[in-house]
Amino acid sequence: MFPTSDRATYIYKENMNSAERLKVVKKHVIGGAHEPHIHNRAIKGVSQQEERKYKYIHVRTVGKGSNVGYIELDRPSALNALCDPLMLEVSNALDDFESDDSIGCVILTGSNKAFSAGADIKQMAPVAKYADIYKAKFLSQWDKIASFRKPLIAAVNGYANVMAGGCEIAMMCDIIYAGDTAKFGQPEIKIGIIPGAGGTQRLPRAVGKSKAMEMVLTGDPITADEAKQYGLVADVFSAKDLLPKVIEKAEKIAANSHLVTSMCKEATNKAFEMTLAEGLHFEKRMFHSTFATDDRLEGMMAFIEKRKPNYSNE
Ligand code: CO8
Repeated sequence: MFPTSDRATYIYKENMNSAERLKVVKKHVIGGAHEPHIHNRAIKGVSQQEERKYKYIHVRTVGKGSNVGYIELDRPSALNALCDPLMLEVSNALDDFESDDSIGCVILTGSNKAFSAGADIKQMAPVAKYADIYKAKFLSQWDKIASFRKPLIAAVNGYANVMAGGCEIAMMCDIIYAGDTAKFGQPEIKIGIIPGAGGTQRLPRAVGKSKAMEMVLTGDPITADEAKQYGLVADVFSAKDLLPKVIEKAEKIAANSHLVTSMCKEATNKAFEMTLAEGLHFEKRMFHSTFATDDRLEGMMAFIEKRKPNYSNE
């Protein structure tokens, strides 16, 4: 694990060069950054003994049937910068929701000010050499978001943004809904790095090459409306309505067979990884395999009998 920081005040001597100033930052980062208070949230389906204690996120279930998981990033002093402990907590919460059969969809959100300002620059700055970052598999726990098997919705708000790694984890989700004040950007170039969690790969697939190039090469953000126009977000709601609207959408998704929903997500994601012929073949095989599920028969019988389906997720 690399060190983590919260709110910082650095006192530099005059004429210090970057390396000397880094020593001051390091001293603060390693010694005594303040710890936010602990949020203890029960997760449905997780026993009292297994309940996790979270510092940087709120976790609960939402929706009328409590069948939607909810993860809120809460590191306000750093605009939800994605330090290692925060991402580990997100990964643990996702694991819990993945193994909870009652959960049919999960929402990942931030605050009204920021979804996330990206990876923690104060955590990254002191990394000394390539070998350290390579051997530590730096930020590899982020992959959990992309490999989560249930539908995952990013609900992003905040004039202070969906930036860099924040934009990248939003793009790892299946659907992005935005508040009308949100801004999306990949500003890594401004701090001497390039995107490392999908900004150069998922962004061009979402918005096209020209706009993606403009964003990653200038670091300039786009507005929520532009993000919708380019296909990066599914819809834009007024900032105050965002969460209720997203919970409604998530409930709609969670009302379907959880099993078949995961199959549908898997097939749709293949569109980004396979040729059309391979993807169509995969889709056909997955479609055939829905006939091996109880829920396929239940869904069709409910239609014929003019009633709501009662899925067993089997
Ligand atoms: N890391 C650490 N701290 C941050 C970060 C960050 N990314 N962003 C903001 N903060 C801190 C600030 O330092 C400040 O703390 P303090 O009060 O202690 O000085 C506090 O949050 C508030 O920030 P600002 O005062 O800057 O707030 P503003 O509203 O003025 O500006 C911005 C908001 C525009 C979002 C601005 O904070 C900003 O530009 N942040 C940096 C954004 C950025 O460049 N992110 C790039 C991170 S690199 C990355 O994400 C690469 C991911 C690679 C993943 C690889 C996986 C393998």
